[in-house]
Amino acid sequence: MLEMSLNGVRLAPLDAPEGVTTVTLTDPALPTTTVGGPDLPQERRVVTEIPGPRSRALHGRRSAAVAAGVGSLLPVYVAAAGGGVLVDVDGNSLIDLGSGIGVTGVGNAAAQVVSRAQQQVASFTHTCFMVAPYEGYVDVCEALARLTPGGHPKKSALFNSGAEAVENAVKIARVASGRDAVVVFDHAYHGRTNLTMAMTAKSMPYKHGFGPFAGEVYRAPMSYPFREPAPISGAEAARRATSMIEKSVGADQVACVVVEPVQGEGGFVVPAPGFLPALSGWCRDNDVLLVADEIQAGFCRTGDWFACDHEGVVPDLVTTAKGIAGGLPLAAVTGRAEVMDAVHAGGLGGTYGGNPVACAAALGAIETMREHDLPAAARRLGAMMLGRLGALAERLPAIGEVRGRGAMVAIELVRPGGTEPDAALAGAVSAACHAAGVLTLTCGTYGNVLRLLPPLVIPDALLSEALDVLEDALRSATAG
Ligand code: PLZ
Repeated sequence: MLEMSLNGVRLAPLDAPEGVTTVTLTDPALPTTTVGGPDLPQERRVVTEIPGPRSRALHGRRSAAVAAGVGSLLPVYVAAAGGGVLVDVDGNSLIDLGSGIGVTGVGNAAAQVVSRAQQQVASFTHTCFMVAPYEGYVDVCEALARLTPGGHPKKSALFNSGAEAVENAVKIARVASGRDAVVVFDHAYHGRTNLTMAMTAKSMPYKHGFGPFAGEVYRAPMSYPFREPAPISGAEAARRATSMIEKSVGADQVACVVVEPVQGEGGFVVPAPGFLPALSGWCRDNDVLLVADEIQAGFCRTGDWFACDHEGVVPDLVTTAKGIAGGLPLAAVTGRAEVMDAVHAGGLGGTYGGNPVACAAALGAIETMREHDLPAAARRLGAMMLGRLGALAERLPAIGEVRGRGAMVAIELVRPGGTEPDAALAGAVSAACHAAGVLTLTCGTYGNVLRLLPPLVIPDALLSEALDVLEDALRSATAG
């Protein structure tokens, strides 16, 4: 039992988890590190209970100042991060299997991101691209034209967040097509703004009480192999979706179909092979624009530069964010030049869209992805995770499915013998990992999916250690 106070704030006594060493606040062993980046020791080190006393004190201040609606999965307050670890204010070094929800694929505070952003921040921080432009914005759009699927002429517009990119993709598709309807899928996640809430499938916590929502958004059935009542091919699942669109919306009313090629928040749902190509074919035949939301799956995460590349699908528009800039806020819509150019002059923009520091960071991140061949790294890490967890699934009946592509891997937990979701188990396993110094995330419409999104630069040994911890947590949570 520990009793502590910090800056006069009395902290509730805590039981230290078994096997965890605890230290007092005056312990001279506490590191004072504030510099992150790849040189940070790549190790799991648990020196206090999680969260530790300093984090708990900060959490007290936060509760008084930060709106309760803004959550934090694991309230350890971060002092530095780099490679595959997060170091908290108590000196704990946690293995990061979340990458800030799939953002820091290049590693936190990656060297080229830091140096380019530092140079830029010292030159100028903002002019507003709509007022006085700068080269970095153009460089990022050129890179997007080269890297996104398809060899056709492309143009881009830059924004701040994923939701903003999705909203703008819809605006562009509506103007270019002269149609209103937007088709999205079951289990989809596209953001928290008004239009994107309508496009997101899950009510709690994203939509609950926040309506009324934007109109002309229609939801089609997704290909979710694990949850199909009977096996159905990707092409059949696409036909099921497109026949629903034809019957209840009308193909000639549809501006765009927006799809995550591998779904993120909805549960890392990988559609059956052939689903995306068939959907893409239907869109082409009906003059409907296909928008790939690559915000979570894009930029090397799935083992290709973009998840659409896996089946050679070439969308008309692609939304990107998250991984694009190594942690700085940047998002983009990239698409067929003639579609992008359908919008009247001045119709797209925003004060901060394509901020120069974020653009510099993106160029550093893209350079890192290319130089370190991060698509190959994602494939290697993915094979490690799928191999280990697949073997475990054969022994633990609570693991309904292990799936994923590249370094975007999920464990769907169920009541043994069926497919009934077990969200409580996912929460318990995640909490046990956190206590042992491994940051894991959950997701899924039913909250029963553990998802692994390590930085793509995580050392193999560290990932392997994190998998040991996860395996122990899964075994003990399902024992007896
Ligand atoms: N599209 C596919 O994954 C963001 C959301 C976290 P923003 N996913 C993380 C949360 O609880 O808010 C996401 C995504 C896909 C769009 C978005 C939205 O991106 O940058 O969060 O707006």
